[in-house]
Amino acid sequence: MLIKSTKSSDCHESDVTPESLYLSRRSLLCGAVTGLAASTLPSWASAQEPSRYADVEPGRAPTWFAEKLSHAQWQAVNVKDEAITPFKDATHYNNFYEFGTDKGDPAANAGALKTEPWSVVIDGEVAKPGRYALEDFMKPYQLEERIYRLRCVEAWSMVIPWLGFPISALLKQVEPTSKARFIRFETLQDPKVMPGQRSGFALIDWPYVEGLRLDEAMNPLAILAVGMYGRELPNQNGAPLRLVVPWKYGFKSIKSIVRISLVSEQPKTTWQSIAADEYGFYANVNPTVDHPRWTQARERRLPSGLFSPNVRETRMFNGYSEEVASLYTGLDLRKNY
Ligand SMILES: Nc1nc2c(c(=O)[nH]1)N[C@H]1C(S)=C(S)[C@@H](COP(=O)(O)O)O[C@H]1N2
Ligand SMILES: [Mo]
Repeated sequence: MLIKSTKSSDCHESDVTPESLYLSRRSLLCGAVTGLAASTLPSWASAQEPSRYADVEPGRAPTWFAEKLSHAQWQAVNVKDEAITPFKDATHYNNFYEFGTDKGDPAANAGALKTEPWSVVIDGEVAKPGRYALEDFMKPYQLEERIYRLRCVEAWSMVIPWLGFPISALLKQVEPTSKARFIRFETLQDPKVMPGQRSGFALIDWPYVEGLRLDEAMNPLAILAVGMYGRELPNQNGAPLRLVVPWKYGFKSIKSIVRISLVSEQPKTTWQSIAADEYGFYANVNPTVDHPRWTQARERRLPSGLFSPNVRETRMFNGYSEEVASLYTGLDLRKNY
């Protein structure tokens, strides 16, 4: 029945499990879960996948997602000794300006976003451009759970268990040409369902755009996510497809992606266009380079309140130096913030 089993020493669930975190019977099997073939799953683990995390609002996942979830590689990347942020906080304290600028606006307004059907365009400097239904776009990839720190440029942070796949796998599929040096991502533009795109005072020139250097996108930590907390992405977190780049400030992790382009020039990104002196293209988490209006040396780890602010030191590259520092050798990180 077990096709593949990981060593029990690879089992670090308890290291990251807060008191409140409920582990289902499946996840208690830990490494063994990874090796279960879908067909051998007992009935209690079928169709309606029980959540691995406490207090997770069940979603209504499309069939393709439920199918992929049964083959997911759990905890492919993990953080140690840091509690996962409660689902409630991760889904009710958001930045998604298309749905409003208050932290509660995305949860209140993003329900109107229709994520099925959804299509993704791949274009630019690639041998295999195209427009795909999300379900087809996802076909080649196995879901991996990546438990990452998320550090917003506003100096708060969370720990979120994402479900996604490395961008490097996508690049292998679409075959960038020799001219491709950057990857550019674009969010849906639909003022009918996105009130932030209608309001006249908005500073943003929609759609929201982000980008990475091609070698950054190839780093194994950079993923495209379709789920979190063992379920599909809630709309306010960027359903049905978003970027997650854990060593960079949160604004790089663009939500609700409809277009991915391989380009030869560095793309003009949204926050750079609004305030280039405050938000750079690189946006690597860096406690030694302050934002012009506040320090980046520390962060509030959510949940954070008046009486327990839960402040911690911010780490270089958000704690992922070992994996990513070599991408920036020779680059002046003070200039290239
Ligand atoms: N399209 C779009 N993507 C976006 C944003 C946005 O306003 N619009 N906000 C960014 C910012 S500033 C952060 S911190 C993260 C927040 O992700 P979360 O709400 O899932 O925690 O999303 C990023 N992606
Ligand atoms: Mo952010």
